[in-house]
Amino acid sequence: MPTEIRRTTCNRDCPDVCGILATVVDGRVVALNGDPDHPVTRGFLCPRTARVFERQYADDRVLTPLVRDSLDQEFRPASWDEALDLVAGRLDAIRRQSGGAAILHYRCGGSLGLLTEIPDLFFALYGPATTKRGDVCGGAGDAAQLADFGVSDSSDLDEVRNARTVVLWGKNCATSSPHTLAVVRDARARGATVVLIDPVRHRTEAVADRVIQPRPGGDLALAMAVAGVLFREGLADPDAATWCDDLDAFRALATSRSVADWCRDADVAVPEAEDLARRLGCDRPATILVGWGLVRRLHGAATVRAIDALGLVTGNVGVPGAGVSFYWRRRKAFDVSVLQGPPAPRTVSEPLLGHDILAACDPPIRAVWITAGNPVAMLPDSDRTAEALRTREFVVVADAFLTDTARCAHVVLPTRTLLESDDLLGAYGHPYLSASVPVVPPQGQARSDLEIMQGLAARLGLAAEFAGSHRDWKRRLVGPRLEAAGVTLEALEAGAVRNPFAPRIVFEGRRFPTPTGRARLLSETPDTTPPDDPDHPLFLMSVSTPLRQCSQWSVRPEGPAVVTVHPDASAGIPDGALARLESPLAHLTVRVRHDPTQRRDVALIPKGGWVSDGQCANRLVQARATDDGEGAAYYDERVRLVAL
Ligand SMILES: Nc1nc2c(c(=O)[nH]1)N[C@H]1C(S)=C(S)[C@@H](COP(=O)(O)OP(=O)(O)OC[C@H]3O[C@@H](n4cnc5c(=O)[nH]c(N)nc54)[C@H](O)[C@@H]3O)O[C@H]1N2
Ligand SMILES: Nc1nc2c(c(=O)[nH]1)N[C@H]1C(S)=C(S)[C@@H](COP(=O)(O)OP(=O)(O)OC[C@H]3O[C@@H](n4cnc5c(=O)[nH]c(N)nc54)[C@H](O)[C@@H]3O)O[C@H]1N2
Ligand code: SF4
Ligand SMILES: [Mo]
Repeated sequence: MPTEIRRTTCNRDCPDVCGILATVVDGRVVALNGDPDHPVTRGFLCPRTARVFERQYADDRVLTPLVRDSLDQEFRPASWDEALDLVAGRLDAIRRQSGGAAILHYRCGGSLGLLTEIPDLFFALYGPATTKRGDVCGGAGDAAQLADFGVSDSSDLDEVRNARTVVLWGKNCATSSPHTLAVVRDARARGATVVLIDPVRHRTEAVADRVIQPRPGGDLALAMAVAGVLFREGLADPDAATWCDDLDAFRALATSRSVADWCRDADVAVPEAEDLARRLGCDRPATILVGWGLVRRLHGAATVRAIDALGLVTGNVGVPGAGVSFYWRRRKAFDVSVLQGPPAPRTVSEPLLGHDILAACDPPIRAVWITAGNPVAMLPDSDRTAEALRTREFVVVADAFLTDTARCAHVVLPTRTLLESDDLLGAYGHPYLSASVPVVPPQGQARSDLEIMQGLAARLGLAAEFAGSHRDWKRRLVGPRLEAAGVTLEALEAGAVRNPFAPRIVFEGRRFPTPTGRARLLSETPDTTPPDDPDHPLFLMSVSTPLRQCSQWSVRPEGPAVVTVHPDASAGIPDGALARLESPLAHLTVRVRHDPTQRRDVALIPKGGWVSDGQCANRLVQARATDDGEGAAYYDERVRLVAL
C-alpha cells in the first residue's frame, strides 16, 4: 500500500492556523498530525481537527448538488449543470425585477481561506447585492481596540515568552487555542505569573497561578477596581500622559467609586484586584491576552476599552513582552484588493440577521446565498433566523453537510472540506502565513467556492472576471508586495512563512495610528450591573468544547445537550437527570451536570449544537447587538432550569 505524507494548513476559524501532515494510504486520509516544523504548531493538532478526516468520509456528507422546488419537498440530487442553470435563472429574474439589493449574500467563518471570499466579489460585481455588517465573533473587541489604539493588532505571539505577568482575560486556550496555551506554558516555565480571569472554571486553569472568577460581565467593574488601585498606590506609569489621551478623565472615572465598590459590582474580593494591579504595575512587562468570549456581551466593547486602559496606564504597551492582545491582523500581508468589488447598496446586521431579513423592504430580500456559514445554528434567535430563510423565495447554501441552515434551502451546493481546500491563510493568533493544498481530491462532486462562482459567473456574464485556477488566484493574492519581500506562492506551499510586514512589537515607541499619535483612554462607562431577574437566575454561557468547531463536530454529540451548573443552582434537579432549560424566548430539554467549582449564576452549554439534534443554545438567545462593533450579546441571556 503506498503511504504518503502530505502537507496542508488547517483552515478553521481558529487563532492557531496549524500546519498539518496528512497520512494518505491508497488515496485515503488515515491520520492527521501537527507539522513539527511549523513554529507554532510544533507537532500537534487539537482533537477536533485530528479527527476531522472521519467527517471527510462520513455518510451524511453532501456529495452532489441537491435541489427542490419548495421546502415541503425532499431534496433530489441534481447535476451541477442543472443546479447552476436553476440558480442562475432564479437569481437573474429576481435581480431584473427588484435589483441586486433583493439578493442577500451572507458569509461567516466556516473556513478562513481567503478564496472563501470569492462569493463576496461575485455578489458585489453581479448585484451589487445586500451583505451583512457587524461581526458576531469579535466585532465588539475590534471596535474597542480601533477606538483606543487606532487599529486592533498584536505583537508577535513569541513576545508572550518575555512577559513576567501573563493575564488570560476570558480566554480558554486549552480548548480554543491550544498552541497559544503552549506559549503561555513556556512563559510560566521562564518565571512568569499567569492570572486567569473567567466567570467559568475550565481546563486552562492548569497553567494559572491565580484564578479570578468575577460575575459574568463583571470585568469592566473589575478593570475599574484595578485602575483605582493603580492610581491610589502610584503604580500608573508616571509618563503615561505622553502616550495616552484623556488620562485625567480616565483617572476621574476610575476613582469616582471606591475600589471596594467596584469590586462588589464585579463580585471579586478587594485583595484580588489589588494583586492584579500590583502585578500589572510592578511585575512588568505584562501581556494581557483578551479572549473573544468576553466581548460577546452587551457591554463587550466598553469592557475591552477598560482592559486596554489598564495596559496603557501601566506602560505595558509598545515594549517587548507587553501588550493587550486581542487580534492579529492576518490579512494585511496579502493583496486582498483583488477580492474587492463595489460597495453594497444595503447591509443587514449580523446579530439581528433574522429580524433584518424579515423587516427589509424596498426592495424586500427575495433570495439569500449562504457561504461557509450556519446562521440558523450559530446566530442568536435560531427560530427567527430559520423563519426568515424559510419565507424567502429562493435560498442557496454552499456547504458540505445538511446543516440546520441547509435544511432551509432550495438548493444545496456541495463544497470542499479542509482536506480538499486549495487556498491561502493568515492567522489571527500568530504572524505566520501559509497555504492549504488538497491532500486528497474532492470527494464526489464537491467544488470549491471559487469553482462554484466560476460556474455561476459563466452563466451570468462574468466569466472573464473569475477566470483562473486556484493557483492563479492564490498567486494574485500573494501579490507583488509579498513577492518583493521574498514570499512566493511556492514558499508558502512548502510551509508557513512569517508575515514580513508584521511588526515584532506593535506600537513600538508607544506611537499609535490615531489622529494625535497617542492612544485613547475611555472616559465614561455604562452601568454594567445586570437587572435583577429572579425568574431567570442563570447566565447562559454557550462556550467552546474540545471536539467541536462552532457547529462543525468531529464526533457526533448524542442525546440532549449537557448543561453544567453548580449543585445549588440546579433547582433541585439531580446530577444526570433531564430537565427543561428555559429562556424568555424558548426552551430545550437538557441533561443536568453538577459542578461545584462553577459560580451559582451560570449555566454552561456547548456552543454549536444543532436545532435538528435538539441541542441548539441559540434557540434560547435573544438577538441583541453589543455596545459597539455589532457583535452578538450571546452570553447575556438569562435562563432557568425546570424539573420535567
Ligand atoms: N474547540 C473549539 N475551539 C474553538 C472554537 C470552537 O468552537 N471550539 N471556536 C473558534 C472561534 S470561532 C473563536 S472566535 C475562537 C475563540 O473562541 P471562544 O470560544 O470565544 O474562546 P475564548 O476566547 O477562549 O472565550 C471563551 C471564554 O470566554 C469566557 N467568558 C465569557 N463571558 C465572560 C465574561 O463576562 N468575562 C470573562 N472574563 N470571561 C468570559 C468564557 O467563560 C470562556 O471561557 O476560538 C476558536 N476555537
Ligand atoms: N451561542 C453561541 N453562538 C455563537 C458563538 C458562541 O460562543 N455562542 N460563537 C460565535 C462565533 S465566535 C462564530 S465565529 C460564529 C461561527 O458561525 P459559523 O461560521 O456559521 O459556524 P461554523 O460551524 O464554523 O461554519 C459554518 C459552516 O461552514 C461550512 N464550511 C466549512 N468550510 C467551508 C468552505 O470552504 N466553503 C463553504 N461554502 N462552507 C464551508 C461548514 O461545513 C459549516 O457548516 O458562531 C457564533 N455563534
Ligand atoms: S482548529 Fe485550530 S488548533 Fe485545531 S488544528 Fe486547526 S488551527 Fe490547529
Ligand atoms: Mo469566532
